[in-house]
Amino acid sequence: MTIIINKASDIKASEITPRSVYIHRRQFMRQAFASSLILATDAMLPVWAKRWPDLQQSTYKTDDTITSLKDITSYNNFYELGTGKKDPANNASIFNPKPWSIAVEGECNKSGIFNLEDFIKPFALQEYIYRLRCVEGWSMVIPWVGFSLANMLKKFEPNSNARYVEFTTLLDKSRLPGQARRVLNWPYVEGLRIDEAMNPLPIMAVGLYGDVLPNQNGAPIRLVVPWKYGFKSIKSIVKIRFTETQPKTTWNELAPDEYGFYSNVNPDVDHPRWSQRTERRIGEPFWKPKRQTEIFNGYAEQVAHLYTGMDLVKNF
Ligand SMILES: Nc1nc2c(c(=O)[nH]1)N[C@H]1C(S)=C(S)[C@@H](COP(=O)(O)O)O[C@H]1N2
Ligand SMILES: [Mo]
Repeated sequence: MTIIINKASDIKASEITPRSVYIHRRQFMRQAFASSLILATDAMLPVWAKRWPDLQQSTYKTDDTITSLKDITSYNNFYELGTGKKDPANNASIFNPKPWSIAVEGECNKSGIFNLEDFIKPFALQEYIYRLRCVEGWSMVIPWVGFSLANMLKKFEPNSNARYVEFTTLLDKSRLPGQARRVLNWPYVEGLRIDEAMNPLPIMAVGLYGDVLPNQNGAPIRLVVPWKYGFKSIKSIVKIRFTETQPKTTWNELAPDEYGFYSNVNPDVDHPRWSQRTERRIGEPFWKPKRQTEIFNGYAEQVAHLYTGMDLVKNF
């Protein structure tokens, strides 16, 4: 018997299968194995039935229709794999997200370098269905697999100087060939204020649609901050650093008038070159009217209090 060790790019059956059907099929397969005389081992299950079949739903979900796996994995921004929307999918196989380690540094008691498996192990994975609103004016609804960023950060015991958290993407142009071109100042860096990071909404995502993260979506581990424009949700993270001062983030450094440090989704604050009032939901037919963008991407109840007293036009 061959044991298949699947790669992050190996998403198969679910690509063409509606979500409820594939979840059912996974359950059916597992039951079928369990009730047969064959002793089912994980390695015997087909690739698509292996990963996280019993995921708990987090309390954070939306009733919006989930975007198709095809759209989520073929319409991407991941400049390290090319600047066109289809480039990351086309170049995904060039990027090998194994082996992977994550360094935790800065203002905390428990810094260190961890391999991905050890890093993830303490946390219970759940499914979080979140809207993602790109600053460019489109949105998707993505069923992430991940765990609470806040719970993760607490493990490293940030000290009282830790006022921000900085995240950094892998820098390696042999694995991320887009870094050979100086379209951005590599490596990609993002950051959050510590109270934003400790809010229960942000997650570290390691999968989507019940399976491991496809390379083009930021394998093997990325951030998801649902009330901020998509560029804050940094992909393929290798470093997490607690800092006293505000991190220098990639898009903010490149064009500070266009991309603020906060970058909360806000229909009342236009981008200098376009309105942010509406958005196009990827996958919806072209004749459907655009959607009204909601303040904090619809998550105001959970996050508006983080910004009381702040001028959101100045602090965009
Ligand atoms: N390292 C890195 N992270 C990144 C980007 C990028 O180019 N490089 N693009 C960002 C932008 S603009 C968006 S909208 C989201 C897109 O995530 P998705 O392709 O998984 O939908 O990733 C964000 N994270
Ligand atoms: Mo974006």
